[in-house]
Amino acid sequence: MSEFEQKVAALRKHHEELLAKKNEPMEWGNGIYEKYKNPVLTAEHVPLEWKYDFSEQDNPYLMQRIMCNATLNAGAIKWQGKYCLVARVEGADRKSYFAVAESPNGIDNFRFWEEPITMPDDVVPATNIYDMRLTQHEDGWIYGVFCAERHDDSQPGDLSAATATAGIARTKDLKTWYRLPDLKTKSQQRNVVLHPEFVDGRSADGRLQGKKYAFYTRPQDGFIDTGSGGGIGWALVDDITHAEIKDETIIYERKYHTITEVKNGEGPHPIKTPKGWLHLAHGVRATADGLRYVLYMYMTALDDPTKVIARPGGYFLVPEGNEYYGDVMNVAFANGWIADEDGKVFIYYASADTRMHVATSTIDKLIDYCMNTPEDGYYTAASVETIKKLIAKNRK
Ligand code: M1P
Repeated sequence: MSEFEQKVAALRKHHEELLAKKNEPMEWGNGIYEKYKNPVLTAEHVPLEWKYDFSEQDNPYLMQRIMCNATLNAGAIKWQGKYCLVARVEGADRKSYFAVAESPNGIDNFRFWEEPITMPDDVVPATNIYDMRLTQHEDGWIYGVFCAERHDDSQPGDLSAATATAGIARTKDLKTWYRLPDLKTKSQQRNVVLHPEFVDGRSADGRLQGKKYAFYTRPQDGFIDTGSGGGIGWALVDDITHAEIKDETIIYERKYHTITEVKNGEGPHPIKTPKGWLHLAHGVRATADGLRYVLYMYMTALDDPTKVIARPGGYFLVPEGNEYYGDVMNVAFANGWIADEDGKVFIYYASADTRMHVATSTIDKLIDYCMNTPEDGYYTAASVETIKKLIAKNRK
């Protein structure tokens, strides 16, 4: 074996060890979910063929020719018995693309498919695409709704001026994707999510107007600032192939001195349970050290996904330990989860915009969490009263 061949063999062995590494739950949790010791996807999980030129003649030093920066913000779906993540893979050139990684058990052994997804471009090509929410819709298609970012040409002097729009694509096999026109809305949008079921449309006087597609939205004034955008919105659309939102209602508002003060956004599409729709979202607050992104949950009524029926106060999941560190510190972000037939739920979250993790729970536990966690009372005095009530109950 030549020296070059030995180096390749060692590299492949090292990579295989990483992919095959068993994951184990952390010892102490909060009773709501279990976090795991290892991330499920990192930049090192990307296939070596995406990084290296394995020709000794062309790459005698065995250098990475295309470096990978991060794997984050993955959509998730159970597909043909496998736990599949459609990850946002970010290259060293700052461009993100989508790629499918599958695992037999949802907690380790995630392996990328051979090639990243070729996403057809829109009429107006996007500079960057990221954060796909996957929805297996009752119309028979699997939809991917994601952020499409373009330079804001109305501000030619500002290199950082950008626009965020919801890109829409659909597939039957996660391999071949058909792009539909971007969602048309009055404002910029990120964190847009397609609800999995058709919803009855109604006129202002309550008359039925037929089945509509429904979107969770996140209206925002600028690329970063949500400004007057009040929170997570809800909007109906007649035709998914020319999706246009005319009216939007805010269903989960931002609020002063809470975890959603600066921004919030729907995570993956909600899970349907006998007690209502279970939602996972992110909330953003400002700190002296920049923004802090945390995950929170809420529930809406089965017969009316816009009606919030459970609003547990505070956060559900935050970055801990090594999860704080990475490209964007103090960020937990989730846009994918999978609910198994037996009630087990796999929550996929990214830390610090750098790598993907899993936390597991069950539908029953998540409902219990949503229904029995006290709401935010919005004042210190209310928080203290809530704690004292619990102490008094425990004394009995
Ligand atoms: O850097 C944290 C997150 O910031 C954005 O989320 P939001 O639109 O709610 O501010 C997104 O760019 C997301 O990808 C990123 O993880």
